[in-house]
Amino acid sequence: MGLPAELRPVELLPGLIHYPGYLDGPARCRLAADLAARLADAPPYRPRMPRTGRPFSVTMSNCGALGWVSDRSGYRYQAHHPETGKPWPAIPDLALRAWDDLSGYPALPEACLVNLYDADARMGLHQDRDEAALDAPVLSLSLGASALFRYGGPNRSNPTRSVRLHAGDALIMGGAARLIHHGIDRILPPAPDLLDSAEPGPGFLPQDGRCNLTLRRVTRPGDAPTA
Ligand code: MD6
Ligand code: FE
Repeated sequence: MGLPAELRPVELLPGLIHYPGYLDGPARCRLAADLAARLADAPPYRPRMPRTGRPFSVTMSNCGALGWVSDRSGYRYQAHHPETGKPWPAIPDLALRAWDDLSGYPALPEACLVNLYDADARMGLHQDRDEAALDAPVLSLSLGASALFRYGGPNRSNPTRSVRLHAGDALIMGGAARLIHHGIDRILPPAPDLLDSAEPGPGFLPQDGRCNLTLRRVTRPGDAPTA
């Protein structure tokens, strides 16, 4: 896919790299079409918080050999959709190419978590630490509405900053930033000057909704598969 010269990565923190506009319009459309087909097979469902059973405000699905799930018994990776029992569909090609381009990791991702936000959804500050391969970065790709992404440090009490993530942006969280706390404060309404020209949102998204993919290596390359 190669990086067009005008794409400048922004190092938000050591190891936290933002690539604004990484996917151009046609790539976003292709990824959205790919995702729509996969989500028809692996429908988004509403996960619940461990212990309390409180529902998430986002809905989720996964692609890849392993999917991240959350329910009353905890967080984990598993090879099957929790409601249909079917294996997760394959990771979209464009997402694999982005991993190849940006991760610097010598093995393929195993999981691609799909987070779907309606205009009121959010995601609390969390760490991504359910993976054995903590040497691999997590790569995020965004589609649809923009969002305010908050990021801090390895301790929940560390100071935080925020950055806007727009459709087509990529974000790498690796190295010294692999275990920072981060979350989505809110989904941003469409910019008034873009209302007329806004590209039609991906068909699987609610009006003014957002989709985020996070690609992860779960098992350490060379370890026996867990699934
Ligand atoms: C989101 N992203 O953008 C939520 N995790 O909807 C994440 O939780 C995330 O963007 C790990 C690495 C990058 C991310
Ligand atoms: Fe995360």
